[in-house]
Amino acid sequence: MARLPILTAPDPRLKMKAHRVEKVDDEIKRLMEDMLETMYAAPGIGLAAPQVGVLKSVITVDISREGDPRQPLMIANPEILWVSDEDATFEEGCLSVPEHYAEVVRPKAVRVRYLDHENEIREMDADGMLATVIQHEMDHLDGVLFIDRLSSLRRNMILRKLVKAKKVVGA
Ligand code: GNR
Ligand code: NI
Repeated sequence: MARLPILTAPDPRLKMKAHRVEKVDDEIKRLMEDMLETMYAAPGIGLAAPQVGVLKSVITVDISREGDPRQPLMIANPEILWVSDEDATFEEGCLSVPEHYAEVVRPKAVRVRYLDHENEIREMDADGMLATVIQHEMDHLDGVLFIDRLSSLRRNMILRKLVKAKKVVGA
């Protein structure tokens, strides 16, 4: 496995749409494993392929607590089948928007169809934090960051700070 560099905003690649994979073959499985390693090292609880510069519809998620057994999810071509009427608000962060956090409102629960790491079609019901992270990762596949769901005032303030931080460290 390999750790991959994570892109940070404002990077034009984070605004692009990912393409569906034809199947989860050895190459996609290797990408999933590299993304998991990258996510755990960051550390993060989710990662989408566009964050590592790969415009493919692949995400990894693990919301298990530190010290508990890992519960890695490796997902390709996720599709939302159903969302709850009820919404939930979570404080979100993003590895591509380092050091900024904000409350985001999303459907509280979702049902998702996807291909797993063995190329099997699966469906999953998620709610709470898991539902939030899956929706956050699926946004990345559409070129959407959590700051795009904030007011433009808030978003632009964060983006200005990220641009300044990049100039300082030359990232
Ligand atoms: O590590 C992460 N934490 C997080 C917290 C609240 C809502 C979403 C997330 S996902 C984020 C990692 C990331 O940037 N995934 O794209
Ligand atoms: Ni993110």
